[in-house]
Amino acid sequence: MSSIDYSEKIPNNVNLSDDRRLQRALEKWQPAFLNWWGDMGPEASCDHEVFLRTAVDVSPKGWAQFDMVKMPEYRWGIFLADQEADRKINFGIHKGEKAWQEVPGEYRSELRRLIVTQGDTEPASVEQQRLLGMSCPSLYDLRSLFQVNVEEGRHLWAMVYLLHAYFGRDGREEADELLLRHSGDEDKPRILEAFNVPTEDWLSFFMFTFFQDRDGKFQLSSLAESGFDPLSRTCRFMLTEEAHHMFVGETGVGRVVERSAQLSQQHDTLDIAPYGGIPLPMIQKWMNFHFSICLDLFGQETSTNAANFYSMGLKGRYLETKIDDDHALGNDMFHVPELNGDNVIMAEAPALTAINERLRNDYRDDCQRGVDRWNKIIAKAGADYTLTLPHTAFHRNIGTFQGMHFTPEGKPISKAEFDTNRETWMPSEADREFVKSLMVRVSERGQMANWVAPPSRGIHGQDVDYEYVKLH
Ligand code: BYC
Repeated sequence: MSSIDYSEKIPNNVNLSDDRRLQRALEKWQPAFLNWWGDMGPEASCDHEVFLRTAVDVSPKGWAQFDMVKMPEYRWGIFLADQEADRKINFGIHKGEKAWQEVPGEYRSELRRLIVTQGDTEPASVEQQRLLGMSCPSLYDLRSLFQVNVEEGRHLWAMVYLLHAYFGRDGREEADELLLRHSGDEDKPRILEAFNVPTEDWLSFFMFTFFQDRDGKFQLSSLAESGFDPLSRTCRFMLTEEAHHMFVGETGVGRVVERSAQLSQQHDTLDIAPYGGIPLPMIQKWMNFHFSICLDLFGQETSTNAANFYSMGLKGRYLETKIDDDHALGNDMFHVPELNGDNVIMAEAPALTAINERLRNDYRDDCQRGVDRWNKIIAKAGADYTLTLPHTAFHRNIGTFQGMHFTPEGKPISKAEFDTNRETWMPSEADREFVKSLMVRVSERGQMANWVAPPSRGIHGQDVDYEYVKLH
């Protein structure tokens, strides 16, 4: 277990002080990062003191430290999971060879592209969420937002370290670009589409941390399998942070669902808008939107890029080493969906090209488990409603179903029919305005907005009404 050296300007557990050139390059990037945080990070938050956890070592339990911290003083740094002795490449054409400690020259550009795509999402999410603090439902939630934000900032550091340490000059240029693209910017947008959509209300934030951060979990898990050991070690540590973000999402949506179900039960109607709650059918619309844009994040159903990343040993499958096959996929087949007449059917494709689809399936199953838990909350409150994940063909912009139109149940329909129903299936402007109208900042200690139930417990042994953020 390695601990982190906090005495350095850039906290790290990679002996940064032994490599003066790298240290100087990263110290040059640091002020640009802090400027970016000031400009694009959480609005008007620099003076708040926030009850934040900081990693003190990189073991899964290394989360000992909780303190009141001003966010610009958060100790962003470079933390890799401990090196495994004799780690091997576990899949693809190099299976069985020693894991790479340096970038394999022939795969340099593919590897850089994967790291840049991953890195681009991290600051993007901070940008997307930058105004949310102004409408928080409680100090507890405000703290969760800020914790997520500072950790996304650290995930950016993680990818920037890889670019600086292993890719020389073009890596440094890519690291600079990560601060120059911005979410939703017309000229220089973020790379993946779902990261250009603003997160304007807290229901969207909770959906984001449930659905979009879960894409992070599955992508990082696949990259954690990488034969390029520094990437694997970086992602393994990031995953421990990512788990908390999904906790924020699952409990966040769960608490909204709980409150909405209570109000529905109490007033014997699903139309709880007049009582200041978010109707369950409206929550379903938010889910339809977020789930469908996140499915796009997995790429095309069949992809030669994904096949190449796999064969090269750069990006594996979810829990690669637990899968019982030859980890080369030379002859295996996998089911991918396609439209056949009026039905979505499952066709066979070479498993090697269907890597994205397999990960999307793993992701969908994981989402479903969360939705099942939300439905239990609804049932327990005695309300009559069931939340359902839409069909994977619904509202897709990448892959087989791009340009086609489907109902949430997966029935193909015309564009006209889709347009007519769009606002019954996904948030309309009026829905968004209504939800935003509920988002009035609640920042008194122990108070909670009316549209969300309080959490069942506080953070790190503190009460729910602890002053998690001291506003200044
Ligand atoms: N948007 O061969 P295909 C996270 C492009 S989230 C726009 O299927 P591939 C986080 C694609 O680039 C995790 N373009 O693509 C969460 C390709 O372009 P070219 C982020 C897209 O490469 C919350 C073409 O379409 N990490 O950490 O197999 C908060 C053909 O597609 C999209 C990663 O994504 C799209 N959605 O798959 C904070 C991991 N999809 O070659 C953080 C790294 C595809 O024609 N990225 N295209 O120019 C990857 O592994 C892959 O790039 C993707 C795409 C899975 C995203």
